[in-house]
Amino acid sequence: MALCCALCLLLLCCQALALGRGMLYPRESTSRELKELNGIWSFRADFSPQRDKGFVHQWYRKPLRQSGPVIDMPVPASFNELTQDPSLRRFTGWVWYEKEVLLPRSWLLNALNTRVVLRVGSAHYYSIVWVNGVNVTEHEGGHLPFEADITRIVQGSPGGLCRITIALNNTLTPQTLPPGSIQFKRDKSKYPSGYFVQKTKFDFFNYAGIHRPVVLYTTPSVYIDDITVTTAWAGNIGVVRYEVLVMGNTRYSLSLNLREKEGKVVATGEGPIGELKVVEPKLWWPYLMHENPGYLYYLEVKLSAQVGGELSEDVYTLPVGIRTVHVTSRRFLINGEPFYFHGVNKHEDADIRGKGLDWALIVKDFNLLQWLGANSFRTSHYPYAEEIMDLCDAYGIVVIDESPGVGIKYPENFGNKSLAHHLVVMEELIRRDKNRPSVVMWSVANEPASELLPAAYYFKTVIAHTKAIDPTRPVTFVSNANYAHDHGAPYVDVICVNSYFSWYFDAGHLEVIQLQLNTQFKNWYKTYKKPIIQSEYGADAIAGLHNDPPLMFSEEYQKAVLKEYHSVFDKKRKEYVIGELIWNFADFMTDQATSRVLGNKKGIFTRQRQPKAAAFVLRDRYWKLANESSCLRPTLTYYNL
Ligand code: GCB
Repeated sequence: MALCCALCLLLLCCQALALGRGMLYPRESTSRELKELNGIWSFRADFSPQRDKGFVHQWYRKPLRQSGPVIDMPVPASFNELTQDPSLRRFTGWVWYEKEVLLPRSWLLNALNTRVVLRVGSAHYYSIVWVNGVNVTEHEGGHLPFEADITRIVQGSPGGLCRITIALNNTLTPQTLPPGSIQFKRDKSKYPSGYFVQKTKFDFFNYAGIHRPVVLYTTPSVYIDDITVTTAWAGNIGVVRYEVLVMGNTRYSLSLNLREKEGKVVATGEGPIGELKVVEPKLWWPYLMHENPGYLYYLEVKLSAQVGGELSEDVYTLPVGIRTVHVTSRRFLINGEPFYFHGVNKHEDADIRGKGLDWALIVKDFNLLQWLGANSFRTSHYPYAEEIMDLCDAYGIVVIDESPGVGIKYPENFGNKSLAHHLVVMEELIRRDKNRPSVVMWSVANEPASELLPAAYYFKTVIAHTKAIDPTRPVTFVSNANYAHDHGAPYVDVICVNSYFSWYFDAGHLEVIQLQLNTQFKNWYKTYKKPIIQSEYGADAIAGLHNDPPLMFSEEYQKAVLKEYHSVFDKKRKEYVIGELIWNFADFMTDQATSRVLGNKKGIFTRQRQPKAAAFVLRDRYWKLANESSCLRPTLTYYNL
């Protein structure tokens, strides 16, 4: 009884602000079919001076090739580095994508009971979508999915033809996320007429295009629109609390089966809200913290309804991990055990494809993370693909899930319009990732100008909203402000701080790192009494460049910086430092600048994923840390990886 009450209390605290609609990852089932639209699309960039020719001439009304010259463009991929045209690499404005597909007859015949949905995994940044010339949706912001019900349009079209046109604008303004600005260069003696450049305050190349898969999928007309799960456990009982949102009819019945990996049903439920109890649950554990990390159950939700006098069923299966997350003044607890983040910051970045999803790269990166002994990463500086997040859930890689709030540096980025958009982006991110056991904390921004006064109201509001939608996870943002003037830090649960001692400050002076890092930690802790993650540290190293004694940009210098930082981490992790995330996992492309050599070289792997000397330093360290802190026995060894 006491146990039951404790669990009820736990779960009651988790009442979240409802989001009203879902964004379930499209999965096939006995009631749902899926058609991937990846591959070659037609593409045209609008180079007209106002970038408005496509709208004036209504390029969406006819096949794009009839509007003028089109080129082949792969989806998913960034468009920037696929041609030899430098003006396309740096293009800012509207580009047009188009794909023609024929739909199977089965999707069109049963018009009463088949819903056809078009879903875009992500497109940078503002998208307008037409199907057969009819506007079906618009979406602001990259990195997150959006979809449109296109049933009526395709079911009325002759022969099941479905012509999808997507106009994309990659312009960043003070009110977008990330923010940016367009600078018009009006000095005729220096620039041609109409010359402008896109300015941003973030350190990665502003790749654009359709970056993630585009799919068409079907559901019955009465369908499962969303599922929310929260989990808890006490003693030998695990609890999965669920809420299912059904659309299309108010009269339906729902039955649920929670299955183990091998398919055995371990709990059943009925109705849209409820709790499933699992005896002797297999908890979801992080990689290297347990011999069976990333354990997932499968929640099979079955909906039945009457449609046109006939029984209609919809089935959706959601992976579920049972785990808890708590933060104390000195610790981060997963399933009640102290968790120390030893991981990386990444980017979605590769040559040729830019930010386009690439399965080979994803698998290589996860193999490298495991080789390294990394148990976590931060999705710096935007939400990563759902396909990547799926593997984090399955492998037990712990994620700090960051919004695209990067480069919020000017007072005009803190206005009401920016704030309202930031709230919507947090809603979209949580709607997408709320059920993921790997996601243990939300990060609402990276290195904003949190020393500015408007940052106080801004971050108070964004963080409160994030917590209202998801009361189960801690919230942070990543700061590089002075601890004494940071107006956002009072609202976070965990302090995340970036510093580049002996790099951007006291360049070349390795000898000051320990003192400065100690001071940094002491100041933050004494002010906030909250646990601290070193969310970035590192140094550029050009692979193959050597100098001993270490000099900047050599592999030796990168190694030396890491070792200086590590010696302080080793003292402070006994107190309140709860993690260290290297900047960066791999070299990545940036804008051109005098301080960047074909991009940022702070990777411990090159852009082609070859290790620099620093990777071996981290590998030794991470496996040692794993051995010390895990509840795993016998001793972990990395030699078999
Ligand atoms: C930072 C930023 C990151 C940069 C990094 C650097 O503080 O958060 O986006 O790439 O420093 O290398 O300058």
